[in-house]
This record gives sequence, C-alpha cells and structure tokens, in this order.
Amino acid sequence: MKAPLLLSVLSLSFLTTALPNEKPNVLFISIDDLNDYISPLDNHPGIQTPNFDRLAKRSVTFTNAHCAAPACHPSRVAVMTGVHPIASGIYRNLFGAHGPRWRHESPDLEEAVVLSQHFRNHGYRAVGGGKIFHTLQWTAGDSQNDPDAWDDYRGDPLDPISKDWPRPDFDGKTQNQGFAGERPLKNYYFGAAPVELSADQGDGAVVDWAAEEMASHDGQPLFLAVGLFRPHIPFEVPQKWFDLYPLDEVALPDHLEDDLADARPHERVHWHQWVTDNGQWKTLMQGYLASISYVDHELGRLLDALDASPMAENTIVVLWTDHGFHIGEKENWEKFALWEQTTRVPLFIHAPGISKDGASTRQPTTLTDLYPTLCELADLPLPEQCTGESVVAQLRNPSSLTKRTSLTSFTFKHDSEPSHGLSDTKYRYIIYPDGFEELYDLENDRGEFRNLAGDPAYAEIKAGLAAHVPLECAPNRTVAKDSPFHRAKKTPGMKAGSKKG
Ligand SMILES: [Ca+2]
Repeated sequence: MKAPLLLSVLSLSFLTTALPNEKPNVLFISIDDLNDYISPLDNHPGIQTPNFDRLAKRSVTFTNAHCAAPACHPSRVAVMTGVHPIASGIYRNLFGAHGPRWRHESPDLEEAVVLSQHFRNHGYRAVGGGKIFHTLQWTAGDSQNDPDAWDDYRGDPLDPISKDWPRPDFDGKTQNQGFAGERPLKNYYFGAAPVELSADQGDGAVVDWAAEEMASHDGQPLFLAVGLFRPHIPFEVPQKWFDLYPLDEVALPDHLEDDLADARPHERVHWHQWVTDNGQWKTLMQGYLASISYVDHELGRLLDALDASPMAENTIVVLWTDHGFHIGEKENWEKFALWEQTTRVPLFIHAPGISKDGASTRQPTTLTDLYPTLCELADLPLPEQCTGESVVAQLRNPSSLTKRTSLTSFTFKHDSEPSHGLSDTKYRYIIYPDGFEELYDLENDRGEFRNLAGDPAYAEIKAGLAAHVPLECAPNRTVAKDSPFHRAKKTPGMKAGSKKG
C-alpha cells in the first residue's frame, strides 16, 4: 500500500519549488469523537459550526475519510505510527496504561517511530498538548502517550487532560436518580449538562497553550499537535452553547423501526434502551450539538492564533477526528461498529502552495494515509513501518481518482478475529468473521437502512468491494500486563485493562 518511491520524489521536487529553503510548519489538530454532523459535511439540521466552514474554505475537505479503527486508542495509535490495525493487531481500546504500552502489546509496533518523533529526527521541534494518544477525562494517569516522542508536552504528558475538566454540581444525586434502570457508565459520564468553564479550563486551556507556541515561533520548523477533547462524553460545556439548540427544535437522526433486523447487532443496544426508556434522546443530542459548537469555537480561536502568528503563511494545517459517532443511529451510541456513521471522520488538509483550498474530494481515504501525506508535504523520508498512501494527489487535484477503498477494522467484543468495513465513492461494505455481510448504497440510502448484501442485483458491486478485504490480519492484541507501562490501578468506571469504553 506504500506510495511508489519515484512518485514521492517527483512530488517532492515540485514542493521544493513551492517552498524554497523553508520547511513548512505543521499544525496537527485532533478532535475527539466528532462525527459528520458539522456544516461542511452532513450539516445536521440547525448545526452551528462556522469555524469548520472557515477551515473548509482554506483547505481540501475529504468527505469520504475513515478511521482505521472505530475506537479512540486503536485509531490514534494507527494515526501516530502510520500502521493500520491489520498490521499491528491493535483493534480495540485497552485501558490501564501509563505510557506507550502499545509498543509491548504489538510486536510490530515495538520500534515504531511516532509521527512527532519522525519530524524531530528531521530538524523539527515537536510539541503536543491535550489528547493525541488515548486518555480520558475521568481516567487520570491512564494514558498511552509516548513522552519520548516530543520535545515538550503541555502539562503532564501521561495525564494530559483530566485536570482541565471540571464537573457540574449534580447536587448529591446518584447516577440513577429519577431514571429507570442503570445509566451507562457512572456519575453522569454518559450525560449532558451545562458546566462553568473558566479561561484556564477545558479545551480553551489547550488552545491558549497552542496560541503561545505559535506566537513565540522562532524559525525552527514546528510540529504542533493540539488535541481537543470535546465533543467526547460527558456532553458538558457552558450554558451558552446549549442555548444555541432549544430542546424543542433539536432534530433526531433519521431512524427506522427494526433497523437492525438485516444487520449484525452491536455492543450498545442496552445504551439505546436506557436512552429511550428515560426520554433522553433529544437531551443527549442537544448536549452533543452544544459540545460540537463549543469545540468549533475553540477551533476558531486556534485559527485566529495561527493567523496572528509568525507561522501564518508557512504552515500545513491538518484536522482529523478519531472516529465517527452515533446519537442513536442504528440504535447505537458512540462508536464500536463499522457502519459509515461510526467510521466516517472529518478530515481537512491545507498545504501552502499545494492544496486546492475550498474544494472537496469524495475519494476514499483512511487516517493511516496521514503519516505518508505529511512526510511527502514536508519532504521527509517515509518510515518502513507506514502502511498508508499519501493523498497529496487529491490535495493538488481533488478530483484525481484512486483505486483504493477506505479500510476500517475492529474486533467485536465476542469475536476473536477482526471485522472490516470498506467504502468506495458510492458503497459501504462490511464483513464479519462469521461471514455475515452488509452492503449499503450511500448515494441513495444515507442512513444505511437497507442491507443489499443478499440482493443478486448487487453481487458484482459486492464482489468488487470484497476483493479489497485483507486476506491476512495481525491477531487481536490484548493488555500487555508485563509492560513497564502497564498500571494496575483502577480508575472510576473502568477496570484496568478492561475492554470497555
Ligand atoms: Ca474518540
């Protein structure tokens, strides 16, 4: 899957012409659990994301981009190492780490060069802040970050976000008070509520830190990674973002009674049951939309800071999110599935003098393509470990065709082998280890309601997509308890090393 060397060399000579004697900086923005509701993509009814529109105007929008795995940890390791889960075996979340335990979970990753380290190895200063590798607001110190891959990291690199986020006052209520049945997760972590955030809290604090890094840019090329945590649960942002979405105007996603009758069940049916039993669907949608507008605001502040900095003209800007998100689509919540709603991610790339800004491309891409893309744009060699392909051709000419499909892989809880989901420009194909298949026509069935896999009229289309399913995959990895980065300490709501979350 690697880009042909000759092509890279040719492209790079072009780049050198565009940017004489000066390495481009990289502003690498990661957002957690943000799906395609934003205005440049699906434009969910009523959504207010003016800064994503602003970013879309100054970059190429990849409208058919997919995560490599539909969960935080495996998606992020795949982006930061350039190694797809089918090569590493990291398909699921693995909790209870304090450092890059993934190096010991997968023998294929032990010596992997992290993206930021690769830039350091070639003259860059690499700094990070917020959630880049996996961590959570409520699992202090449970982090898979690699502190050695950065010149500097904001705060504690092995606890990069938990201290930033205050919780609302629930006035002594228990998690189940006033609700039927047990709320998923504990202490309102699966919930929506306004919270007061001061300037030095939440994602705003990470943006402030990044703004200072950009303002003090001294000429050494900079790789700046900024990880924003909302709209990840809990949907807790200031009241003014909730006010944008009055509850009686909140639109639920299109949904279909018995939608799962022709699909394979997922892991979160009981979450949807709790939501509908307690009348919380609109409330949670409101909280998610409010959290999206909050993070849109922080994105705007980040772009303002870039534009006011010495880096304004010579900076590659990449924005990606680690997977899609369900707010009840297919009776699912969050992620952990292989439908397009779960795997499709916002992806925007601006490369000075290269990208056809304001355009979009429907060509499929997987987030493991980011590492080789950034290498090509910055004229760095491509590490042997990388499994993706550069998308610089689509940056130059967004209608430029590829023969590839996207590839997202995941091991479901009760399976021992991975399942795969693939997209071309029109169809979505999913295959599970038991041979069950799903095929959706995304042009005519955006909600993935009608599984066409058994329809003879689509046999050829299905076979064409099935031909891209990998024949061999790394085995599913589990927690490496003998790793020096393993920690046994339990965190609220999570058992160390559990597969939950
Ligand atoms: Ca995530």
